[in-house]
Amino acid sequence: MKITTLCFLLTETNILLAMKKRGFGAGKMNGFGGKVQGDETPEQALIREAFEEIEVTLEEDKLDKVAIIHFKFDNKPDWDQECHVYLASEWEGEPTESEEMKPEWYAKSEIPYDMMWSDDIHWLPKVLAGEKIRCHVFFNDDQTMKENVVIEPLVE
Ligand code: 6OG
Repeated sequence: MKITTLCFLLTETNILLAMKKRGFGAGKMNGFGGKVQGDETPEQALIREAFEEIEVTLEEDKLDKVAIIHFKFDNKPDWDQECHVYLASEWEGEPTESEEMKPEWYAKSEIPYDMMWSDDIHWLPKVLAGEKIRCHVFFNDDQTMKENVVIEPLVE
């Protein structure tokens, strides 16, 4: 099973999303992040991806881990993921477009869920409200979501 990371930068009023320009989820708005490689920890992978994708430098002790989302796809086991989700209110550098992502700030009150993966509306409001959760999301072959989302407290 693939381990992936996902991170949202936050200011008091805004959230940074980015349009994925290629690969899995292309065209959707999302946080930045990606696959954990080799013997990286999820935090090391996220710090690498943050710089590669939007030229932002993160520090491990300034990351707030808020969720683990388990994505499970019918008949596509290689798409299944355990996704570690973080919020960050401190970073260095200006979020900058790369070949992979085009970052954009949104008001936290106007998150464009219709442009995002359909699972996000089930868990992103909760983590933005301060909850720490583990979430299980199930998808059909065509990347549409099944109804039975399971959300429980995150205990690690
Ligand atoms: P790369 O393939 O770019 O890593 N990701 C998802 N995010 C949400 N919100 N919902 C999903 O539903 C997702 N599937 C993948 C995790 C993939 C990136 O895309 C995120 C990673 O940040 C299925 O290396």
